[in-house]
Amino acid sequence: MRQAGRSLPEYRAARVGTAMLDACLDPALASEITLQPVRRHDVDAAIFFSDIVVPLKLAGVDVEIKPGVGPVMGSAVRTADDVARLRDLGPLTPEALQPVSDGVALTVDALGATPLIGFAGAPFTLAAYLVEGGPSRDHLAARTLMHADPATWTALTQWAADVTGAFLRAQVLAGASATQLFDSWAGSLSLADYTAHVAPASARALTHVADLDVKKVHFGTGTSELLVAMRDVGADVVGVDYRLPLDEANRRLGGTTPLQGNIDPALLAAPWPVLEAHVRDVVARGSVAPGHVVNLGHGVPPETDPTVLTRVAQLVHEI
Ligand code: 1CP
Repeated sequence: MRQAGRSLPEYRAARVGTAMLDACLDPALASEITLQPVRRHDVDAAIFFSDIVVPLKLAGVDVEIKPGVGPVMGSAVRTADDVARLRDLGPLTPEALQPVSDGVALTVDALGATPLIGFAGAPFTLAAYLVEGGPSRDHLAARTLMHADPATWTALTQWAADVTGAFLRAQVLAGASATQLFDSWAGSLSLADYTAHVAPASARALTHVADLDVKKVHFGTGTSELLVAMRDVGADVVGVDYRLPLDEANRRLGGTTPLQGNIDPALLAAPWPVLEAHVRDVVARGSVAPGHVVNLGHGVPPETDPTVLTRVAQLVHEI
């Protein structure tokens, strides 16, 4: 889950002197960083080291990842003309995606029997960065645009769907055996707005891998009211953050959908008995669903003691 590797000293050492997006586009380095948490924690799968804005960069968008901040755009995308300029960049081609394909192929080779999860950002979360120009709290500008100028919003999210879909497809074709679509900021939307203005673009992103034999996880935060709608865009597994217990998530989804989650990252810093009781409760509640991919409900805080993560993985394997 989210930027998990940041808590590792070996990650920080590997990154010295290399900007985040340059690290993502260096196949050998991206592969090495992907393997680090697998070696250390003995988890059952790896998630490819990259970022949701990598396909934007490869498509020609002026974007960088500022340390301690996150993705920042050279200029915000707010008007019909801004969106037209994005569309003029043309489709994201397999040639442009070659560094990603190479990084995935190297990683899959090194992982052997351990599966690799490929991922991409959902169109709304990408649009939230593009329209705001960087990280924001309530994604106000993006939510305004979808109502103020629905045609421009649709053009923007369709473009984002195709770019992010191409990124996802490249990872699967290079050997990733599952995919995850991150709509991290969808929790700022009402169900009505999600359904009308966001779901069609997320469904479009997933059509890029529809012909490939790969399971699709769909994850957001603050999305307790959106779980059914998020499944219905074409997901096989629904990620649940830490706000809703998994037995209740399973009830809302009608008992038919495997779940992922939902250990609260805040408890990683709590005394071990508190964390252990929480992990056991999450696993017990998750056992009522047709399947449960045990994971955090959101990101590993960068200051997390890595030995705690190893211990959580051990505990889950014991259970
Ligand atoms: O654990 C891993 O390293 C896996 C690779 C990974 C993934 C799956 C990274 C590397 N980023 C992501 C996804 C991602 N990126 C999401 C979706 C998941 C989530 O909700 O966190 C989002 C929203 C981003 C955008 C992003 N990139 C942020 C969040 C900013 C905000 O708005 O709050 C940040 C801080 C980044 C930078 C980033 N991406 C990845 C890493 C390791 C880092 C930190 C860079 C560093 O080491 O300084």
